[in-house]
Amino acid sequence: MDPSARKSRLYSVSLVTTSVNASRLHSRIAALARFGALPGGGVTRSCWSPPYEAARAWLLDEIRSAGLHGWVDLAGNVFGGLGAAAFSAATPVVLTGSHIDTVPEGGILDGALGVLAGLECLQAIRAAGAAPRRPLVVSAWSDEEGRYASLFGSRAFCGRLDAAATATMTAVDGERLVDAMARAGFDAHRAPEARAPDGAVHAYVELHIEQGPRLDEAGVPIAVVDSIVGVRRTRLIFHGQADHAGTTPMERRRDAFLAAAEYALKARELVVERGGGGSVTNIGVVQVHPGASNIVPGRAEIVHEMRSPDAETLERLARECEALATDVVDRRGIRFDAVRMSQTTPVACSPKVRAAVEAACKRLGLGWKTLYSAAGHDAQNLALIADAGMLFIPSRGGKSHRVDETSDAEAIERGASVLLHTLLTLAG
Ligand code: HGY
Ligand code: MN
Ligand code: MN
Repeated sequence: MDPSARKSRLYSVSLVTTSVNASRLHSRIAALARFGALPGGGVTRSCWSPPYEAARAWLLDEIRSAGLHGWVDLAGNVFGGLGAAAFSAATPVVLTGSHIDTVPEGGILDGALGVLAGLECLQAIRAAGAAPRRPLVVSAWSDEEGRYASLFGSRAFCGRLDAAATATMTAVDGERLVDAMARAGFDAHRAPEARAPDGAVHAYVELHIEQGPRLDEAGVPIAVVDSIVGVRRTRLIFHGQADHAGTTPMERRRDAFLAAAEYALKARELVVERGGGGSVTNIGVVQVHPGASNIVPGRAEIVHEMRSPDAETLERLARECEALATDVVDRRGIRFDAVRMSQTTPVACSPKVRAAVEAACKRLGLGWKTLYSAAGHDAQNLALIADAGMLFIPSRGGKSHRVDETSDAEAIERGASVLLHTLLTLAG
């Protein structure tokens, strides 16, 4: 038999015999959920925090005891390699992964699913003795949720992080990234050195919960993601005048909070009316200074987030919101500053990765639906350097970024199986 025929026979045998170990995957999801667990369910595990660092150490142990090569880069990204111990252009890898940080009071699957399912797939491939042509690597990207900077680890890996920016990155409570990383034993200034060599990634695929209601309501097990929204976060600081809250006549007050509140309501109307249907907006951070009930607020800070699947729409909405803020402060005799915190542009997923996910669904007899991702993901950075794509499983009730986020056990197993077959196809 010629060697290529033998290879293809081995490959088809491995496809039939390789399968994920669902109970091992569920136990790992439960084990990771203990780091930063909250008494009423859910988890708070922000990147570089003590529970996060404990989770990172646990993950590295799991990677190594699964027989993979484990390592951590200068941006804190964790990797587990099957046939790879580093990234190089000479041996491009097939990469899968997600993140193990969470939002405050988040769920146990957002991010964790993609990392642990990826680990399970690599362990299963290793155990089956399947020998894919390309090395495989599972990743856990740092600070996906953006406590300091959104999609931080994948941004560094994809060469989109500059050293000057890391010096100024700060969480909404004022904690500096450099301090948080130093506490965890990392030097923030060196994070850009985590950039992977050009050509080191052949393809990237990320499994995630949908985080919204579309799949669950459609009763379809898998979504093949065709594009990922762009997200803009801007800090708006309204500067009014602090005054005595009892003695200052109402018509003389220059209340910074009321300006922020008026802006918040009008920005929502603007995005709903002019966002073309797919655009959304949120103000999830509000701080009022000096913050006493008997002082008219002299300063109000909000973080305004906007998302759209369409780059031009997002750009236009940002300009219109800025004009809106100018109008609000002019009428109220105050002023504002706008500081851009982060900005991602919508990206399309690779046809090659989409086709591999669809082929895996077909092979497993599972139906799928094509969806755009209304959440941001590390895959959008990877899409800038390689063929990248995603698949979703349903989130029960569409709940996410809340402690009761959940997906059915069978949905998790189906997602991991589709990921496994996708990886085998991409790794050749
Ligand atoms: O905010 C988001 O879209 C996220 O879940 N990373
Ligand atoms: Mn999230
Ligand atoms: Mn996520």
